[in-house]
Amino acid sequence: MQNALADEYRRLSRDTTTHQPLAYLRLRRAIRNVIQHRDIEPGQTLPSERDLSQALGLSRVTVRKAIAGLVEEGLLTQRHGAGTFVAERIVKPMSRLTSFTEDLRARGLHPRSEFFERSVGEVTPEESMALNLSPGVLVVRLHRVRYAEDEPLAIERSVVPASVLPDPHEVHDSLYEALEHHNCRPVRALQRLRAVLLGARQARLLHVTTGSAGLHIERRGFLDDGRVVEFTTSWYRGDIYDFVAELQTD
Ligand code: 16G
Repeated sequence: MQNALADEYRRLSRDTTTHQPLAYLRLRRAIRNVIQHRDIEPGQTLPSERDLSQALGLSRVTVRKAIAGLVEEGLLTQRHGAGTFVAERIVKPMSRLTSFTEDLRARGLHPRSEFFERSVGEVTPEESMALNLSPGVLVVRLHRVRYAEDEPLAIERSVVPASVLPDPHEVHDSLYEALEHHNCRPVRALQRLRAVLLGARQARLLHVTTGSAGLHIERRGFLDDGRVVEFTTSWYRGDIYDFVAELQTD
């Protein structure tokens, strides 16, 4: 693994198209790439700070700074006295507005969706409250199971104004990619999360036993001008996901 990382770091140092002058950012990119390419698997240990600094000719401060950023992003975890590992559980920082697809790709996993529903219809009273829409307006509804390879990780039901995304079949795997095509990817979101016990149908779809722990999350995503662009209700598997928030005093 150390060789793969050293090769990737050197490749990035030579690459003039993506040249990143700051060594710690270059190393961070190299670590991210080897995780994405699966040269290092979840649960495996990263070479020690000292080994990395020697192999790459970098100071330990630089190596530490590169690693700290990836720990914050949730790609790496640190255990006191045991070293730094590629995170096994999916750690999602609550402060970053990312999509399911991006979260999984960052870990070298292949995300995909299986749809139960992709339809257009008149907004319901609940949806109109959540999306700030007037009665009678059309919305697109997506209901799907989200997978990493063949492993189901979440169930999601998204509602999007049809004025933003007229055709639900534009969404293949990623809703945010489709919204991006219309220049309507949310830039801010409000999210509410609570613990739930998964019911029989949800548990069956997620390949866990009925009554397993799940996370019920509602997200309202906003455009720059304040319009609500998505209202998504998700049920994430509690045995795989960690949601992490950074807190600061005022
Ligand atoms: C995440 C979001 C969900 C969003 C989806 C878009 C959480 C809890 N939920 O699952 O609100 O609609 O990503 O992902 O993070 P996509 O672009 O891969 O469809």
